[in-house]
Amino acid sequence: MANRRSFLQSALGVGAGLFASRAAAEPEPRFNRPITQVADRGGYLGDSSGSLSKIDTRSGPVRTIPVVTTDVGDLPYELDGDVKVFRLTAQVFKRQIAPDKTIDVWGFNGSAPGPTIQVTQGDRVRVIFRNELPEPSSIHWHGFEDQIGFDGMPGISQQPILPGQSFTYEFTIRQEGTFFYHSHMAMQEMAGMLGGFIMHPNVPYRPHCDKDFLIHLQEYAILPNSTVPNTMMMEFNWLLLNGKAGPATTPLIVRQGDRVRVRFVNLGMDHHPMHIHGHTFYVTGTEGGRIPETAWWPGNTVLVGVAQARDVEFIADNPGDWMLHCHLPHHMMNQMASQVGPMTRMAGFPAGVGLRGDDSNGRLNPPGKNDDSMQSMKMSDMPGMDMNGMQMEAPKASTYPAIPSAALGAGRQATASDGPLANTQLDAGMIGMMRERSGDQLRLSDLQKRNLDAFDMGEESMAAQMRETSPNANNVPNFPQDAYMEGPMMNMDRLVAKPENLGLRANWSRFMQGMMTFVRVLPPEQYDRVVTAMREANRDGDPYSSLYSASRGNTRG
Ligand SMILES: [Cu+2]
Repeated sequence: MANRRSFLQSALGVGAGLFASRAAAEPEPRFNRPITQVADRGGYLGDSSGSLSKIDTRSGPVRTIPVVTTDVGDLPYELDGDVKVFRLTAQVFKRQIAPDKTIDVWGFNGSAPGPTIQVTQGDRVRVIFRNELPEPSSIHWHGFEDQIGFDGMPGISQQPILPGQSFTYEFTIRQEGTFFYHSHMAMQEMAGMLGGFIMHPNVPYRPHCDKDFLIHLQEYAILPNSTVPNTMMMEFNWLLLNGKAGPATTPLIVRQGDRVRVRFVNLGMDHHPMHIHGHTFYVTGTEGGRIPETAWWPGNTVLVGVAQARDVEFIADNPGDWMLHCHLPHHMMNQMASQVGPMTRMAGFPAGVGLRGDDSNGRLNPPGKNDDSMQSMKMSDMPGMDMNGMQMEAPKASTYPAIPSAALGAGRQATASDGPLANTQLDAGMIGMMRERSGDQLRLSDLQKRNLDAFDMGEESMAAQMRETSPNANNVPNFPQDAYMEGPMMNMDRLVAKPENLGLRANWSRFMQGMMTFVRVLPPEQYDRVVTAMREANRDGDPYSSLYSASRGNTRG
């Protein structure tokens, strides 16, 4: 009869067998790699698959490399004795977050998010903060184990800093990791007043990273026809990485084989599951600093909650232009707003009513009970559709009663001065098509000419884009779901052209929106070509500038 003892004995016997077979397998490692720090201490000694690796590939001393904050850059400092002195000024200004989408933000030194401050453990730091906002402010240093007088809580730990006033914060940096600063006035934070504060470790981290990036996750609610983020609203329609929405986000450029660290910082209202393609990472740090190596956890998606930082590391051994993005569907879209999609197709109609058989409550009207039967109508008969006096027949819909509005594209009506997309000026699709039909008779504004030139609106491109929307698209519930996602989407390759985008597949920009960017894992030759172009562009305040000196072997110790 099986009793507890015999059960334990057999269990041990099975266990011993397992260990025996594992021991037999272990002496033959697949790769001759240096052992990990964990293995040094008796931890897991197996091979990790692909990019999932704790392997330390450097046997000698390693150096700390600067963090690159794409599209944002760093805050410079001066030395006063051994004190690093930073000057941070809160300001109101405009920032372009996507092609033809410029909004009013509150930020620091002309940047929202504010420029990244980078210091090293042990540093003495002074930040001279000046308030050029129209209201009181102060800066909170998130996660700092600082003195209460420098915690930056207005009315609690210090007097609110009034417009035109300055305040000096002093720290001795004891911690290491990914920290941040932000206004402690909640609505100021939502208008863009946040920035990164990197505390490099006194003793460099191991394994050594070849690239180190910081990405702020941000969101704005901007109503159609407005340029001012509604800081009270929960319906965010612009989702940003480092203050840019795809395709305006600047890719992370890495050389194949690099060990890469990405530090995500979230100072918004939503939590963001950040996902990488083609690689597996370890989560190696939080807003509290470095995680002990034994507690790192693997993944390809990391949830970055509000007020949190998450550092991830991976070996970029898989060449390609890999997506790095928030995986919330709404956070992979631009310019979302109720009924904006339909409005781009029919001007002059109140949103929803009579449109494509939709009674504005989402119910489909039976054919004939709405304004769908327009095959014989001319555009000029419709309010708001004058098109500079041109007449244009609606394309024939034959068996489909709905307006075949795919042919209209994201039209002028939506981007007219009083249209729902007024401040986007994305009317190239319509004017391009109109010009083709009118034989160049259109009077175009400078902006329209520029748009027409910037977008790829050749006949071939237009035809290809129109084929992507089915003839009955307007009878399909939920179509179009937002103004940018409806076909044809705009090819903005040329509007967002920059060295970091060299060699991307043509038309890539049509498929990248919101919190999306690339990790471009480039084979050495292509890497050198792209980085050379970046360096030769010689851009003012280029966030990548530390990369160029690093490639000449001048990384700081
Ligand atoms: Cu998100």
